[in-house]
Amino acid sequence: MKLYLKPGSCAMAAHIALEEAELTYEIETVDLATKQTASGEDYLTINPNGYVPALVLDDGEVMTEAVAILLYIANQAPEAEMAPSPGSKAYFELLSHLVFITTELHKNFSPFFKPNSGDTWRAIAQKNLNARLSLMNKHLASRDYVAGERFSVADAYLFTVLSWSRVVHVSLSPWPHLQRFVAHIAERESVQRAMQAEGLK
Ligand SMILES: N[C@@H](CCC(=O)N[C@@H](CS)C(=O)NCC(=O)O)C(=O)O
Repeated sequence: MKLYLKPGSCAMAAHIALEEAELTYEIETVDLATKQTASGEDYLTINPNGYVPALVLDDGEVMTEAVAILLYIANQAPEAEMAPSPGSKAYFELLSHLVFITTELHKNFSPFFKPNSGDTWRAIAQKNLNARLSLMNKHLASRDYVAGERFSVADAYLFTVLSWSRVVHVSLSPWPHLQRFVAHIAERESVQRAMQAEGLK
């Protein structure tokens, strides 16, 4: 498998999951401004949407969208137990958290990365983030992981999204349980390896 990524982006969640899964894979970085991969390919021929992540499977098929890629990786490595059995109630609970992270958290960080997003969009996104992060903080008050009793792909995704707070100066200080979560997940070897490989350490 080959994961196309930009260091520190949402694709890092898939990178962490691949490390947890101990699957054989390679990575290639994408310049999102020029849509060129590090080896000079036109990234739009791989993902016509032009965004990361994209995962090229061993049969050559290309999978896109972070949530699908995360669940695919979890499914490829059942022994890593990064997702409950597909079809179980716990599986849909995990899916609910993944959709929340991608639509309510990830997408509300987006305007802070776009220089031309404007004050209005940023103010709406900040208000949304405050409300959603407060709820996630409450959710994590009595637990170490987003879903269930062990590390799942939702933790890889939430960790990645929360790590942007430092980059875009959205302070996590009002939410101590989110801060504890980030510090806890950052200790995992998979996270350390992925961040090292992406040049973030
Ligand atoms: N719906 C996509 C969104 C992915 C996304 O937002 N990727 C960002 C990085 S975190 C990106 O590549 N942005 C560059 C662009 O949209 O051109 C998914 O969930 O995978």
